[in-house]
Amino acid sequence: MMMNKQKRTSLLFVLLAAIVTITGCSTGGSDNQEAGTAGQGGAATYNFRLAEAHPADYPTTKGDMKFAELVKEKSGGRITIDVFPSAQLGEEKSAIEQVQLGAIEFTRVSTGPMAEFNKDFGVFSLPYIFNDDDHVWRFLQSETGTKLLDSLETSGLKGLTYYSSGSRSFYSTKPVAKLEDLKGMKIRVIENKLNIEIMDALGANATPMAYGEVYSALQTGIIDAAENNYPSYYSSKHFEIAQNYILDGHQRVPEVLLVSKQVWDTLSPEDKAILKEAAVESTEYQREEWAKYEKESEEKVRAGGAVITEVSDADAWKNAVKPVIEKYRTEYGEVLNAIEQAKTE
Ligand code: GTR
Repeated sequence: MMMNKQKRTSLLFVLLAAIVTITGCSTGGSDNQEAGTAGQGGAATYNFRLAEAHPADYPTTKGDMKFAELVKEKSGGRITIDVFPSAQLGEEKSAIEQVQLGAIEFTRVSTGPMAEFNKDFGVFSLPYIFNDDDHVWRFLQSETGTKLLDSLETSGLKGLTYYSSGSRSFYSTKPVAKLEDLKGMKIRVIENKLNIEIMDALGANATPMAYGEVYSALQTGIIDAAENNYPSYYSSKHFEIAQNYILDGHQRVPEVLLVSKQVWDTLSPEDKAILKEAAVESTEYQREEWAKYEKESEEKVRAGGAVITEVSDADAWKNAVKPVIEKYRTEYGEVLNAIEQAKTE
């Protein structure tokens, strides 16, 4: 079909706009990044950005801040990182995409959404595979846990360290006491396909959506329930609307601190070492802050009227999701074995 002149001109505009957008992103797009500006003595100076979904007083944000502080200290002030809390730079999925493109240099996210960016990370979303927090950390610090973090490089990301995130349980606007109560409930989940399969297996309707939308979705009845750990249940104020928290502890999806692979590849070996060291050192601090805040948020939600229930039919929940684990056993075999091993070490 022949195109008239007007159509050709507008097509040209669209193409030009697309090229400008793409180049804009791939060159960093961040006005804050004085990439590689030579400082005194020839070493480069940088001002990076870190995207964080949680508010400033949340333990992951405190971990990010500690990381930034240590990087500044170790680089003699050459590398500064500004932490942007409360999803100011976008919701998690978008933050990961921007980090992949190099438009934002760092982000701290849950390993939950990472499953859509790196298949191997889906393993963390499998239900009831960890006994407790010690079990999680024994695995994360094992050779396989480290290998998993390093495998992110194939997805345009570099994993610097894991952070704590406790365990996730369901909370709903209606009382939930046993597995059957989940039947037909619309439950918000982190956007990944495994979560949809898990909710199906439990008899519920998964509603994937960004974290920042959950409060109003609960309020307006778009969803009946969501699931998270105590700190998020508290700090998001979801407990004010969905007051029934049932402690099934179905997932332990650790947090992860990421840097853009594009940015990482431009750094000197010394600067890479500074970032890695600072990330690892910030982990201990984040874990301490986590433990404190987890207790505090449990107290706060109880005081705020949340009804906390233990699961009475835990085996029924575990049995219901077994087919999902079996479906992925071959794919995650090696990692699942390492997780199994970390149980008793
Ligand atoms: C929290 C996690 C966030 C986000 C959120 C969610 O536990 O720290 O990064 O993933 O859950 O449910 O979206």
